[in-house]
Amino acid sequence: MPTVRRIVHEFLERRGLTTIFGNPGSNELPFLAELPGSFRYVLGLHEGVVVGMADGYAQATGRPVLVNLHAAAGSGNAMGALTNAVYSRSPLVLTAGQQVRPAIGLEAMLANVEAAHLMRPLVGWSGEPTCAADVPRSVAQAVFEAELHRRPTYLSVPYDDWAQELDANAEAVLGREVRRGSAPGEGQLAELVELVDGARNPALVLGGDVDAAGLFDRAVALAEHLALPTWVAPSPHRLPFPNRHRLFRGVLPAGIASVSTELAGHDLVLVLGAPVFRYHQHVPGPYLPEGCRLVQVTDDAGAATRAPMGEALVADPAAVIEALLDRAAPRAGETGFTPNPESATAPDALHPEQVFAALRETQPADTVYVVESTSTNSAWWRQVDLRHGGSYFFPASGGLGFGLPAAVGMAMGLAERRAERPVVAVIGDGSANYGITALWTAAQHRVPVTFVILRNGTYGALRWFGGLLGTPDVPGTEIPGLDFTRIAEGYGVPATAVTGLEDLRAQLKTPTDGPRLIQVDTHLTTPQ
Ligand code: TZD
Ligand code: CA
Repeated sequence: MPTVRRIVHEFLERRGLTTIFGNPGSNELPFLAELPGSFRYVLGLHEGVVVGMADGYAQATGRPVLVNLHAAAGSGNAMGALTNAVYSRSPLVLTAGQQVRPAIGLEAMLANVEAAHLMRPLVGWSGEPTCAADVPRSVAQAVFEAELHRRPTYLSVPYDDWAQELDANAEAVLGREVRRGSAPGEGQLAELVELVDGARNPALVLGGDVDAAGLFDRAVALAEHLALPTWVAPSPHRLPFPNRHRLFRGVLPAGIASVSTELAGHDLVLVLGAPVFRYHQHVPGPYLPEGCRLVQVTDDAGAATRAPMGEALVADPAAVIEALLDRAAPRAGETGFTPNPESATAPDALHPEQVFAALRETQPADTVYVVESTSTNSAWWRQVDLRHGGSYFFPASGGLGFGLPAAVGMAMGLAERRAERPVVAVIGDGSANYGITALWTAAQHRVPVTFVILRNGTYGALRWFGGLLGTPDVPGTEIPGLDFTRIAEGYGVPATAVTGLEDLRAQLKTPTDGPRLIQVDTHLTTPQ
């Protein structure tokens, strides 16, 4: 008779979930025992980092990824990082070991009491099988739920279940497939084409899902076909459109009134693959300019139902793009090209624009950037020139601790897909600390990532927010005295500190086949 463990290992193997990101404890050991040789366990030293790496890996591969957490304590540590995975729609399958069944109710050490509730409402589905025989089916459900809804799931498994023997019915799960068909209906497409054709001045707004679905180039084709001024939806976690394209108008600001001002003059706004909208700063005002109609196309039903205005079509944006390319009347386009601006300078240290211009000039055009630097946002978009899909990633919920680990997972995921591209992590000296232990995993696996740490000695964005909220001079925003070269070396990653531009450029031009860290002292700027 097969054991629960053998069937689950085989199920995971068949579905390609053989890279496990985790940090185990005693409750998880029975699951990890007898793991077939096809599996690889990527150890992270803190669960926030484990989830961050898995998130990067999932976004690079587009596939569900298994995460192994220790009971309630490990799950709790993972929760902050999980907020990013929820907003980026990363299909993470979180598993946590539970105490043996008889010890849960009496709250023995390591009992995860009401485990299925612990990670709600973050996860889309969570559970703890009611008996050992139900473990394989529950694992399958956790995987299919994550894949289908593109939302993390959570499964708690009592550790005495893994050695239980099952009857032949348990093997039925091995051959299961769950698929989704989400093409819009003929009538819905015809209506949309008519709306676009009839618009006087339509605009396009694209979200991270467009990039995640590999539609970067098709979105360009659509914008060009219809000569659509194109924005990226507010608070982007991926870049769905080349940021120096002649039709690119920038990232929409994340305030209600600010969006309205930016879209003034448009009578139709077509939003593809984004929530409407992921606001941040509270700037009250009208949702849309006078006389503007908004149509959102997304495969995320939740994003469609919770939008405060507009019409929504819950369907695959790819099918809608193709239909519009096929049937909507072409429009005359704008021409022209915006050259890269001169980079700003500063008297005290390198200006972030100089750092980003140096990256643009020294790194290959297909470089993947994972960015977690908050006060340098406008400097970033002024200087970079990103022309390929999958080039830009940012913590989707704004929870810090994503960037450094996600860059490691991203490089591993790209290697897995045999789609190697250079990976550069651009991380603030504040943000770096939340995910710093990922440096150890990068060193152990020799993951080729360049970590550029922008050191301005402060939580720069908080100072700016302080001004915005009328709360200047609050405590807890200065972070002097951090030396990332010594921290990195302690984790096994070679590191250098640079202060001048030539030095920086020379470092960036030096090839590397493993991880390396470059600490750059930078001038303080504001996000906008
Ligand atoms: N903790 C977590 C987990 N996420 C957060 N977003 C914050 C705290 C609050 N926070 C921000 O929203 S930005 C920021 C903090 C602390 C400063 C980040 O500092 P940095 O970047 O050095 O990385 P800048 O460029 O100096 O702002
Ligand atoms: Ca900083």
